[in-house]
Amino acid sequence: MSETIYAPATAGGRAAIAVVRLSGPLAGRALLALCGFLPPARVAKRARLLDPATGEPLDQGLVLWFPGPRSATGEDVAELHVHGSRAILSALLGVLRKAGLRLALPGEFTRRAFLNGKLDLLEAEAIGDLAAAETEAQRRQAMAQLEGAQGSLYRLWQERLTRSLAHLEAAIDFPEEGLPAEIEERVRAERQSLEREIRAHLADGHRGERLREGIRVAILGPPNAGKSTLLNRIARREAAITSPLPGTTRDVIEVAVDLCGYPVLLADTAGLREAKDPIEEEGLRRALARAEEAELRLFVFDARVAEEAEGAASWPQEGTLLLANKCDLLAGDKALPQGAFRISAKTGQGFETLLAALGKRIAESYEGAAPFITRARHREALEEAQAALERAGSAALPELEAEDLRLAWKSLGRILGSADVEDLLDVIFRDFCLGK
Ligand SMILES: Nc1nc2c(ncn2[C@@H]2O[C@H](COP(=O)(O)OP(=O)(O)OP(=O)(O)O)[C@@H](O)[C@H]2O)c(=O)[nH]1
Ligand SMILES: [Mg+2]
Repeated sequence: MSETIYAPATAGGRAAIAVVRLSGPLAGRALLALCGFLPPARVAKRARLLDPATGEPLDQGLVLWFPGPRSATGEDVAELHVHGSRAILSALLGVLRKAGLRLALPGEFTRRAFLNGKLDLLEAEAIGDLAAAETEAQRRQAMAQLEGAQGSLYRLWQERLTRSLAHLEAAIDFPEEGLPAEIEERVRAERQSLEREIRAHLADGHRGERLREGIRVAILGPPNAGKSTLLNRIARREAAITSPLPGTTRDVIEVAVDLCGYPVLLADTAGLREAKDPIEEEGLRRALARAEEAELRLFVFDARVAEEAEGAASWPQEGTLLLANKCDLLAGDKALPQGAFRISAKTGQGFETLLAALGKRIAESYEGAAPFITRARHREALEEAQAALERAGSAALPELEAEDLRLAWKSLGRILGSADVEDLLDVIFRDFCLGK
């Protein structure tokens, strides 16, 4: 047995190992009651877990003890690593309930860590995103946020505002001396450069939010071109009905797929033609709306009918890929519109090239060194900060200018969770999974 083996704690839907985390003032007492001893702080100990009421052994496992405040939540924390069966968990949870503990709400551990100053709000949200990440790009973005990519940027902006504020306050406190011209100039230059930087940060094309929620790619084109067949092949399942009858798809059908590590919401749409009835008309309206809002469009046409490709001209060339489908039916070397991908949704011909090109396109627009804005909440606060800086520029008095700079500072603070966010917490932690 020379190989070193591994397995995740949960495989194939069954948990081999389960970790039960306790946090709060009763954690130590519950741990002591379960294993008969309190392990040394931050050292894993093997333990037999007993039902304290009956003395019956429940399981053997590993236990860990993290007395507060040096713990993940800042409170007393205990961890029980046990076998992951339903019977063990239900017995264990029964004991904990009887000991006066209650089941955590979704996100409650992270919420406590935030309230105890272990994390800022951006880091807390990043943990939620990490736990929910389904693709490599989402994991990468959440990890960058957890490591402070956005946080350090916003904190730096706050520090610069604080410095400008200090200068302004001095002018307000000693009005007879007035603000020396060079300091006045410095405050003005700093405010303008901050405003510029925030504006540039806001102009990220919503890429961070798209990465969290899915990049929208729409399939469109004339009826019967093979759009639904294409969707099914990329999704690797029969998500949409296909048939030789033109006008099969009437509504928008959306599937979430992982494309080269990027989360993509791929939408199949009704074939573009003169509508024959009100239902088809509505389908067409939806198809066009979807294609309009998509970051990328795949315009599919029958390679045997090259004129069909002309419909693609009404969409911006940038961000629209031309797909000549049904190439398996092409006789000879038929000329196709320039740049069109030769594919067959039926046989899979040309798919490797197509998917690689698609992945490259997405990577080009989503790979960037600068951190993106990941949530609408952050965007709103940044817009507020920018508006306050703009107002400060036309303030009539230094007092008013200072007030606007303070408002900008506060808006940035709301993103980090350092300023009045009590009202936001329920919304933020609601989407977390249990146990995080
Ligand atoms: N030979 C061949 N047949 C294809 C190919 N792609 C699709 N088809 C066939 O073309 C017909 C239409 O395919 P669909 O995927 O339903 O076409 P659609 O564009 O979604 O059509 P609408 O929903 O009506 O707009 C079906 O009979 C498919 O099996 C292909 O690459 N080669
Ligand atoms: Mg269809």
